[in-house]
Amino acid sequence: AFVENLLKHPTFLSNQYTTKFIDTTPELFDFAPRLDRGTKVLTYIADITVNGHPETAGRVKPAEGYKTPLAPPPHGDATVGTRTLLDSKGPKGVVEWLEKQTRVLITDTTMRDGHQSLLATRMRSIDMIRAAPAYAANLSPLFSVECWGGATFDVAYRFLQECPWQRLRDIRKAMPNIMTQMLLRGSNGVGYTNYPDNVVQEFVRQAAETGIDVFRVFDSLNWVENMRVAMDAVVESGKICEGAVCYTGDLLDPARAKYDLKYYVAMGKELKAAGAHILGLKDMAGLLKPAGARILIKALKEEVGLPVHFHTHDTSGIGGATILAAVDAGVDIVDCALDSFSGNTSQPTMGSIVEALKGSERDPGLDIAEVRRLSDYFEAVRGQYAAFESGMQAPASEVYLHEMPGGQFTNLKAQARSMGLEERWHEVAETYAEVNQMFGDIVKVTPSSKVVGDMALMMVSQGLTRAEVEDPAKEVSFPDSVIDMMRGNLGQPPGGFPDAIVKKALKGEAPNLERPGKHLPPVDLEAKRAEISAALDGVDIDDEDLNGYLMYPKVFQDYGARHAIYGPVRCLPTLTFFYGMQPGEEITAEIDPGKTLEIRLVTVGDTQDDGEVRVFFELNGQPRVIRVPDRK
Ligand code: BTN
Ligand code: 3PY
Ligand code: ZN
Repeated sequence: AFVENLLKHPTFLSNQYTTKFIDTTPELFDFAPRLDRGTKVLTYIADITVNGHPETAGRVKPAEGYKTPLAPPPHGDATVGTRTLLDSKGPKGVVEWLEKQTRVLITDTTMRDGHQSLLATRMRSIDMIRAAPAYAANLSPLFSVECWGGATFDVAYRFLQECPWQRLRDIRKAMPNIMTQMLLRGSNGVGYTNYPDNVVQEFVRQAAETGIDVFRVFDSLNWVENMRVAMDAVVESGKICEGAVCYTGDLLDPARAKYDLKYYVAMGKELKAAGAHILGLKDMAGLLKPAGARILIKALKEEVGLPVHFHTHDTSGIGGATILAAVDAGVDIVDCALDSFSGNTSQPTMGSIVEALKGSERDPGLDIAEVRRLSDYFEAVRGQYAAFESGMQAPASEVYLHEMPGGQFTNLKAQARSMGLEERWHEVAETYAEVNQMFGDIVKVTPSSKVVGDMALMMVSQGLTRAEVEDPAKEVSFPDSVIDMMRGNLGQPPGGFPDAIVKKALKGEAPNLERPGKHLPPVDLEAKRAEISAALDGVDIDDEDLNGYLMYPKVFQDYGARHAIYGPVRCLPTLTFFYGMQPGEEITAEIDPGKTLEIRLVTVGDTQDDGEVRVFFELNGQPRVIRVPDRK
C-alpha cells in the first residue's frame, strides 16, 4: 500500500525530501491506499506531532492552556430569515421586500473576507460550522452570511487539506434560514485566470446547488462584458445576482477623473441591464471616504434604481464613518465583520455599527448581546491562528497612496518580507502606485491586483524605475502575469491599456481586445472527470470534485493525493491540525455525523536506526502504533 511504498522510496529513506515530496512523486500511488480513515488521521497527527506543520514552523504560537472555543447556544427562531424568503418568493420577492425596509441590512463577512483579510484565509471549516447554529437562531435579521468564494476556495484545498464544497454544505445545513453569500470573480471564477464559459457556468450551477444564495459578481477591470456569462448563470440558477462595481481612485479628486460619478452610474446601469438583482459597490481597498459615499450612494440609488449593497475595508481606520455616511445616503445593505474579525484590512466593526445606529430609523435590528457573544466565540477561534496574524499594528492612510485591496495588503507585505524587502515596504507601496499609473490607472482587485503587485516587487527588487521600464531602449523582462494581462487575457480596462506599455511587454505581438472567453474552447467535462479520476488511482470524482479540478487542476490533484494518505483531517481540532498532540492529551474527532474517534496520544518513541519514529496512540480505547519518518 501507499505507506509501504513511501517507506521504501529511496528519496524518502535518504531524507532528501521536503513536504512537497508526496506531491511530486506519483509512483507512491501505484497501489491504492487501503488504510481505514482512522489510521489515516492518526498518520497525519503522528506526522505533525513528530515533524511539525510546515506552515506554523517558526511562527508565533497560540497561548498556553488554550481551550477549544465554544459557540454560543442557539435560542431564537432559526426558521425565519432571508433564505426562507428567497425559497418562497424568489430573487424578485427578496428585492421587493428589501425596498420596503427602512432599517439597513447587514451582511456578516467574518467567515470569508474577515479571515481572508486578517488571517491569510486560514480559518478551517470546523470553526465555522460550529458557529452556524448561533447565526441561524440568534442573528436571523442578517441579510446574508458571506462564507464562501474569493480566496477561501483554493486555500481550503491547498493549505487546509479540506473540501470547500463540504464546508458550504455543512454551513448551509446548520444555518438553513439566512442567505449564504459568495464572492465570484466573474470569468475568473474563484481563480486567477479567465476560464472557458462552460467552466464558469458549471461552477455557478454547482455553487447554487450546494448552497449559495447570493452571488457577488465582479470583474477585476470593471469590464461588464466579462461578467455576463457568470451573471447569466446566476440568474439561470434562481439565486440572487449581485452585480458589483469595483470602486477605485477618489471620486472627489479631479486629478482622478477617469473614475468619476458618471463612470460609476453608467456601470451601475450596465449591470442592471445585464440582469443584476442588486447593485454591489465593492470598495475592496477601503478608498471611499464619507463625503464621497454620500454623493455616490445617492446617485446610484436615484439613477440606477436597484438596492445597493456596500462593501468596504477599514484599512485607513475610517471605514465605519463611510458606512454611516452610506447609511445616511440610503444604502440598503452594508458589510461588517464581527468585532473580533474586524478592523484594519478587514471590514468595519459590526457591534459598533449596530450601536451607532441604535434608536435611529435605520437601526439594523440585531441583538447587540448576540453580536458580542458570537464575536467572543470568534475571538477564541482567532487565538488558534496566531501563526497567521499579519502583525499590522494600526490603520494606515497609506492605503490612499497604494490602493491595495484588503486581502492583498498583508499578503504582499509577507511576499516582500520573503524576498528580503521588508525594510523597503514603503518603496514597494509607492512603486505599486506607480505601476498602477503606468498601466493606465486600473481597478486593482484579484487578479489584476496580483499583476500590479508582481510588477512592483520586480521593480523594487531589481532597482528599476518607472522611466526605465517605459524607456523603449531599455531591455526589461516583465513578469509572466504582466505579459498575460497585456495580451488581454484578463480583459480590457476602461479605455484599454496604454499602447506603449502593451508594445513593450508584448514586443510588438498584437493583444486580444475581445472578451478572453470568446476564444477559449469549451472544456469536455467528462473527459476531465476521467482524467483526474485516473490521476488519483481511480477514485470516484463527483461534480463538486470535478469543479474543484476545473478551477485548480494541480491544487486539486495534490489535495486528492494527500487525502488518500491523511483522510478526513478536517475533523481534527484546529490546534491538533497545526501542532499535533502532546503525550497524555485526548481529543475527539467526528469523522461522520455521530461517528466519533476518541484519540489519545500515549507517547512518542525515539527515532530508530531506520529514521522512523513510532507514535503510540489509543484509538477508541484500542492501542495503535503509527510509524512516521523523522524529518527534522
Ligand atoms: C504543504 O503542502 O506544504 C502544506 C500542507 C500541509 C501538508 C502536511 S504537512 C506534513 C505532511 N507531509 C506532507 O507532505 N504533507 C502533509
Ligand atoms: C477576492 O477576490 O478574493 C477579493 O477579496 C477581492 O476583493
Ligand atoms: Zn473585500
